[in-house]
Amino acid sequence: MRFDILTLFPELFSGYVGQSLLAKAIGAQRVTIQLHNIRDWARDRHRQVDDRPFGGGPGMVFKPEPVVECVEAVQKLAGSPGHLVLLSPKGRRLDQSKVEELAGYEGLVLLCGRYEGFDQRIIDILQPDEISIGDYVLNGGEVAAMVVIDSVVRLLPGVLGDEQSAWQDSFSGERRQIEYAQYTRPREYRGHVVPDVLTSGDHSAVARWREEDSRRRTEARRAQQMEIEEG
Ligand code: 6GU
Repeated sequence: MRFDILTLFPELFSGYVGQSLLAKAIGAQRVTIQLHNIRDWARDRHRQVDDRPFGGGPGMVFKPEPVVECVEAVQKLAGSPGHLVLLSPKGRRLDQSKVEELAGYEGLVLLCGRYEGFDQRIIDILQPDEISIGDYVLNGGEVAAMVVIDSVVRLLPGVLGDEQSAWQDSFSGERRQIEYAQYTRPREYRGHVVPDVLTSGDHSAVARWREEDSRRRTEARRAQQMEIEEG
């Protein structure tokens, strides 16, 4: 899968891209990541990519020309155009089913916002898939783009190693349940003991316990979320 990242801060990605799972996927040629600096498409000698909003108001807005032309150039570079994603707090909130959809594309072009946002004509002309990672505001789309890459890459066949592991995680598959609690050695730590059933060797009892633990955690989290939403 090919990722093209359009950003004013390509250097923000260098640590992330070197991280083990992703580096392995890149090494195995399952994933390619190309960084593009939007400023390289600025037209004037000041390399300006933003300007003050018409009508007044705080902050700066991405100018249409550099962004539209950068996207078009990148989509021409790649063999196939790639699915265009615009990272923005105004977008539709990312969830695991959206991640599964994104993992189905041959390429994603991830457009990272900064400032107060984009000139609306960028959105009208390019018609991107607008995605937010949650109801809070970041300084830019770069961290959100890493969230998209991280969640998508681990679904690609052959990337995770153990294919079942992605499937069993919280929110995967049909059930959209929170995963059961996991334990490893030692059996006792600071007086906290691993549930006996997990060390019993009774596989069907383990399966039942996990099912029940998962249901309990999902229910508790839902109740807590409802409380928050009701104030
Ligand atoms: Cl994708 N971008 C920004 N700037 N803020 C966000 C976001 C994205 N998702 C949630 N907040």
